[in-house]
Amino acid sequence: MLYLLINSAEAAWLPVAATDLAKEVDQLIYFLLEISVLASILVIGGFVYFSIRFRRKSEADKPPAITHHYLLEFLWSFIPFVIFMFVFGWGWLVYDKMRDHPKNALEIHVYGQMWNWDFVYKNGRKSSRVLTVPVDKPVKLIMSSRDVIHSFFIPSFRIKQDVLPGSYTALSFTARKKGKFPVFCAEFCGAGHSSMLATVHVMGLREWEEWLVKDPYKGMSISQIGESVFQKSCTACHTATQEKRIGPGLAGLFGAKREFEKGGSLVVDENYIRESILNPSARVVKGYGNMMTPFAGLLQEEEMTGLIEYIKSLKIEQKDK
Ligand code: HEC
Ligand SMILES: [Cu+2]
Repeated sequence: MLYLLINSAEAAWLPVAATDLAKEVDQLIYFLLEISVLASILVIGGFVYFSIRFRRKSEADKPPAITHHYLLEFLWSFIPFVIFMFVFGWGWLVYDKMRDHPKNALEIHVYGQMWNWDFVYKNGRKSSRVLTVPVDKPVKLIMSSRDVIHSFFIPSFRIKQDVLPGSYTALSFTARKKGKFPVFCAEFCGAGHSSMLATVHVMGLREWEEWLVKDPYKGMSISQIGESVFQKSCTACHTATQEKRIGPGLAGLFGAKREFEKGGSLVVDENYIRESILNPSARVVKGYGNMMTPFAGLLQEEEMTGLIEYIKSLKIEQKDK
């Protein structure tokens, strides 16, 4: 009954269940909810009923001195015990399935870093912020972090796993619905934690295979390539205007004078931008912390060149002056 009631209000309730496992998790949650509601009704209802039924009616009203009742005491311990063990066993079975990594799974590497998710596929194809997978195929994510502890959480699949620096953790699923599902970082990892978002894009196998071999930058100018990398990897900390975030706004950077935390200054050229991206701690801009992720090894040459050209093209807008 309750299950039906809640299911009809699905939109305002749990996110869509896009895997078989998600449905099993939901059944367990609904069961827990049902017995909790039932228990609340029994306890509160009994409480109200007894306080009316056995209320003190006169001065002389005295309750009998009951010390114990073996059968009753046994039942109110044993019945909850059976229910709890049942839930424990059920939870165990679902959890065990959650931790199962099918042998024939398609493996995708996941890297978390402040505050972005990168994905690397077997053929070398990379993507940021969007994980594309084929529908109805077991997928295994092999995950690690480039800095602090993050947690990869796909609500619609009902699975979550911590992502650690210096070691690998894994997460497996078989998506049963095509579409786009949100991914959250579920471990507070600093100022940009709430913008550490991604999307799982589930598509047909054919479509996915085509996507896998597609050149993501086909037909783009070098500065458009830079802009697309910037949108995916840098906007958690930088804006394309002069507005500050964790790092300085990058408009008007090229040709401007920069002072550094350790002293010294220079006029910004291509070499400085390149160094700032690959090895940010070499020269930390005055007034900022050494908080930028080093991008050495993470960018292809065309992406690097693209970023430099894109940053050079960012002029100070009228309203920024
Ligand atoms: C985790 C936050 C973070 C991310 C992500 C990040 N940066 Fe930074 N960035 C900073 C901070 C903080 C500074 C200032 C301190 C320093 O110089 O290291 C900075 C400085 C810079 C500078 C020098 C700016 C100046 O005013 O001299 C450039 C250029 C830059 N970042 C480019 C990038 C690009 C391009 C990306 C994406 C590929 C990126 N950053 C990603 C935080 C970040
Ligand atoms: Cu995080």
